[in-house]
Parts: sequence; C-alpha cells; structure tokens
Amino acid sequence: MGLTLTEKILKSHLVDGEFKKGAEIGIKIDQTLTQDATGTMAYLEYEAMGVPRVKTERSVAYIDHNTLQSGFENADDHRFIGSVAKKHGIYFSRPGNGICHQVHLERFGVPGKTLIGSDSHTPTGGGIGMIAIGAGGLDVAVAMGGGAYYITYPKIVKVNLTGRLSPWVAAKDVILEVLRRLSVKGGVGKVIEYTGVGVKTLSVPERATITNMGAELGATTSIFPSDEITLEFLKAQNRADVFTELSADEDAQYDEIIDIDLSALVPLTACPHSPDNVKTVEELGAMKIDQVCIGSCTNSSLMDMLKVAHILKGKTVHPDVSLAIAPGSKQVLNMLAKNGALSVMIDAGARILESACGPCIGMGQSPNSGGISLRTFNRNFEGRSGTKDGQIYLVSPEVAAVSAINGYLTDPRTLGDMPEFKLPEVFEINDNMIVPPASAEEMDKVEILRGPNIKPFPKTEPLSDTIHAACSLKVGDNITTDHIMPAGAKILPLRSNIPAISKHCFTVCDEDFPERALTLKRSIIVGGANYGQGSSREHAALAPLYLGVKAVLVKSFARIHRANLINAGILPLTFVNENDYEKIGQGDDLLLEDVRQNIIDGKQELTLVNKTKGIEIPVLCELSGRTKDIILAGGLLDYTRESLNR
Ligand code: MIC
Ligand code: SF4
Repeated sequence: MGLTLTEKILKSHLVDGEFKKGAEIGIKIDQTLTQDATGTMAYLEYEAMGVPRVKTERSVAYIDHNTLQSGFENADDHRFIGSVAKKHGIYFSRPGNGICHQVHLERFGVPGKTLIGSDSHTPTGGGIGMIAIGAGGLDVAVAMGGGAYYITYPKIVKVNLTGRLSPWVAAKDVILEVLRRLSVKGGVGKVIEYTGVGVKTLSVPERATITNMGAELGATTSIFPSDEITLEFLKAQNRADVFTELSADEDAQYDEIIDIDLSALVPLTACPHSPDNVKTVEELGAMKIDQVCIGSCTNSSLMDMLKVAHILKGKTVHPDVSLAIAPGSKQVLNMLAKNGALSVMIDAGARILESACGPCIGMGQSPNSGGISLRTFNRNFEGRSGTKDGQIYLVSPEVAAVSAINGYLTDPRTLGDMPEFKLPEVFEINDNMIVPPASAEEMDKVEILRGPNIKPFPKTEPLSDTIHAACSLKVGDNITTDHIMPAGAKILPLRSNIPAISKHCFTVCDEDFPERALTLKRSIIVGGANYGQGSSREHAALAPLYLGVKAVLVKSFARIHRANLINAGILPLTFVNENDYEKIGQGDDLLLEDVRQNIIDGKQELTLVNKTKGIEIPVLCELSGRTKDIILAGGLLDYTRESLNR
C-alpha cells in the first residue's frame, strides 16, 4: 500500500514507537524555531537541561513578537535570547528581520525535513513540503537537545484541489473555506494534506498562507507536496540546492477526503470572534469599517503586498479608516522599497509598521471601542486585538485593501480585471540580520546576558498521592489560550516572569481568578470542548501551575495545550460522559483519591468525587508510557533531568 506524503516524512524520521494509527510516535527533529514571546522560557528550559550545543541541523531564534519596547523588559529579553543563541549554536534573527514563519520559509525551510517551533503557526513550513509542527517551548528545548518530539500518529485528511482561483479570490479564501467546513476543532489529531491538480496553480507563499492558518483547525499540521513550483521559489531564494521532489504515492490511503474546486470559491471573511465563523463578503454587504490591518505570518509575503499596492495605487485611504501595513520580512520590505510599491502605500496614506507581528498579537494598533477592523491575520479571538469589544473580521489582502479605500467591506471582484502577479525570478537576498552562532571553540567565551525581567521556571513537584482541591474556575467551550493567558502590549513583556504574568491568568473571563486560585493554594479548573485552542504559549500552563492548579477537567482538549499541561505536570482529565460537566459548579470540593497509584497501575478511568454535591463522576486520564512518567515526575523538565541522571 502506498504512503501519504505525511507518512513518508514521519516514517523517515521515526525514532520511537510503533508506526501505526493512533499510537504515540517519537520523531527526530531536524530544525527548530523560537520567537521571543515563547523563546526566553524555551531557552531557560534548554539551559536547565545542560546540553552545551544544539544537536539539530538548524535552530533559529527569531525576535518578532515583543518588539514594542515601552520599558526595559522586551529589550532585555531580546539581548538574553541573542546571547543564548550565540553560545549554544543557534542562528539569531534580529529584531527588524521579520516574522519567524515568513523568514523561515524564505531562508531556512527545507522540503522533507521536520521542524518544530514554539509557535502554533509553525505549520507555515508545510507550504514548502516540511512536516512543521507548533509545540510548547519545553518540547522545542528537548528537540534542540537532541530529544525526539512526540505526537499521536495522526489521521490524514486529503484536500483534493481542482480548478484555479478566480481573479481577486485568494489563498486566504481557500483556508477560510476549509475552516467553514471543518470548524476550529475539525483538525484535531489530523494532518491536512493538499493534493490534486489545483495545487500546481498555487505559489509557495499562497500554499504557506493555507498551511499557516491550518493551525486554526486545531490540526497537527498541514502540508503541500514539493514540486516544480517549490523549486522555482527556492531558486529565487538562491537555495535550489535544498530542493527534493516529494509527493504522496498514487495509491496512498487517506482517512478523509475533502474536495475543493478553487474556481468555485468567492471572497470570504471570518466574523467575530472565531476563525471558523465564516461568511461570504457578499453576504455581509457594505459594512462600514474603522480599521484595516495588513500583514501577519498569514499574509505578509511580497506577492500579498504587491497586490495591496496595486489596489492602493493613486487612491487615498478613506477618511474614517486607519490602514496599517506590516510587510512580513526585511526581504519583503526592502523589495517593496526598491520597486516603488512602498511609496505607493505611503502615498495612499497607509501607516507602515515594522516587519513584525505587531497588531496581530495586540502589540499596538488596537481598534477604537467597538471598532470594526478588517485584518489579514489568522485569529480574531475576543479581546486579542487589545480592545475588549473590538470586532475583528479576517479577510484576504485583496479584500482588506479595497475596503480601506472605500471605507466599507468590499468584494474585490468589483475591481474588474486583475493583472497577472508573478513571483520574482530572484528575491533580494541579504542575511545580514541573521547572526550565526559562535564556533565550537569560541562558544565558552560567550557570556549570557540576563536582565532583571528574567525569573526562574516555577517550582514543580511530583504528582501527589491524592488530589483534594476546589474547583477554582468553570468555563465553557472553545476557551482559547488568549482567554487563559492573554497577550497584548501590556502583558507580553512579562513572558519571562511567571509570578508577574500569572496575575493576568484568565482575567478575560474572571478578574478574580488569580487571587482566588492563589488563596486556595490547590485547585482544579473545569472546562468544555476544545479547551486551550490557539497559541502554543506554555504560559497558559505555567501560570496555572504557579497559581496551584493541579488538574484541568474538560470535555476535550486542543493538542498543543494538552501537551503543555502535561509538560508542566498538570493532570489533563476529560469527562467520560460529557453531560457530567453540569454536575460540577465553581467552588465545589473535589477529590481524586489514590490518583498517583492509579496512574502508576495504568488505570485510565478514575473516579472524581464531588464532595459538595455528594456524587461520583467518572473521568478519563489518558496517559501513555512516556506522558505517564512525565506526570508522575512533575513535568517534562523533571522527567528529562531524571532521564539524564539515569
Ligand atoms: C499567537 O499567534 O497566538 C502567538 C502569539 O504567535 C502564539 C505564541 C505566543 O503566545 O507567544 C502562537 O501562535 O503560538
Ligand atoms: Fe505573530 Fe500573529 Fe503569526 Fe502569531 S499569528 S506568529 S502573533 S503574526
């Protein structure tokens, strides 16, 4: 039987476990990436493991998230990451060089290789034929130290693309269509593999938009084949030498098949507050708008920017609208500067931002109260923009640009004929903002520069015999990591300081949670389905850990967050019967007796006693050999230390 492309790459990287559906498998990781908001923690964890030099083929540390320096914190963190990178064999992409996923695609991605990154949009690399997965910082640290990365052997979904996109319909509309069909939990436990004749009509940056936003499906990753289009892109990046042709076997077996006729797609938008709340632009009509933001790792490639410049040419941004544009990398920005497109944008009245995440993570450009903002980004979770009642709509760059001119949501097909936009034959290449690491001989001389913002990893302890704790918080379905651990310009600078950042944990849902949890000392959180969707930030596990949360009991988990809870030594539990969710109220006194022994004995179904209500609730604790040992040890750091000592 033939193999899917996903299986081919996973199989060639298998180092642990049995290669069968549903099993936990360990894969060798060729490349890693970190960004600054998750990077400081990841490197503190890496240091704690005591491996002098990374064992990967390529590891890169990017500075792109915390670039608004309104105090010493972010600048100190950048300096710390730069020094760790230099010492331990990691390439350092300086602030200003661009968004991690955009730069990695341009300068480092290699078809057929594995990449994990401490950022959920790492699957962008799937656009170039990599198995690229978002993970918690600790998992990335372990991979840098040469350890395997563990995933559940995924289900593989074939998305069969036929036809060709109509003028002014974009790659963004393809992924919005997939989200419309599958929802934000539709990809959990799955890899989305794109095939079919339609694939050949999409350039690498377009493919990368699609794999990037596959993160919003909850998917493990998404991938495109590596073909002549990939080669063309790599040639233009002067990297043709890393090309390998890769695709699924003709007779590969898939778990699910989805057909999408590209020619039938129309401009789409994801309405507040979820990326799967998709409607057509036409359906929404001429909605008045306050702001437009163009950029982010989803839509900030040269091609996206050239289309935007074409639409803005000779026009003025509508007087009621603020238009912000952040080109994705120094390469993109510089090419726009040289070919005049930047001047077109400036002329039209766009506010040009540095090449970084910026408004996507609430680092500036928060909309006005109740403001309607069209963004080419990938997430529109409540409050993420920095304005609690901001109304964020996710759209393609084409929709964004034409709407910015008109002042209301506009279907770009009203623009008439579309010129042909072609990738350049050669990109402008200058890697002077990527600092190579010190040589093996010089590395000992590099001093690590630690600022006062950097506080140690929170204290962990082995799993206790019994968990007796109150329910400190009860939340509903689709809780995102932006609810658990909000980001934005005020909170992000605290990413290296768990005690300080913990004061903001869950405050979007309940202002009093941090205080209450600390007072309780030990507690349990209860939630609904798809708990922890969104970001890879391990802070969404480390803050609860610091606040004394011992277990999280929900209807279902998002993949990365569940792994982060385990890595932090917090017990992930699910209801056997989802209706039992109703049987626990906030404040109830809960007991899991002999939990340690039961887990050692491999028992998966445990009994939770709700002492307040006098009832017993069956709960599942699905841990395999390795995850079981991690939980017993009190988290991945302790487990890794124990393993190294052994
Ligand atoms: C995001 O888009 O939510 C982020 C900010 O890039 C996160 C990482 C983080 O929280 O630092 C992600 O996607 O993993
Ligand atoms: Fe940055 Fe936004 Fe992409 Fe996250 S989704 S990496 S914040 S641009």
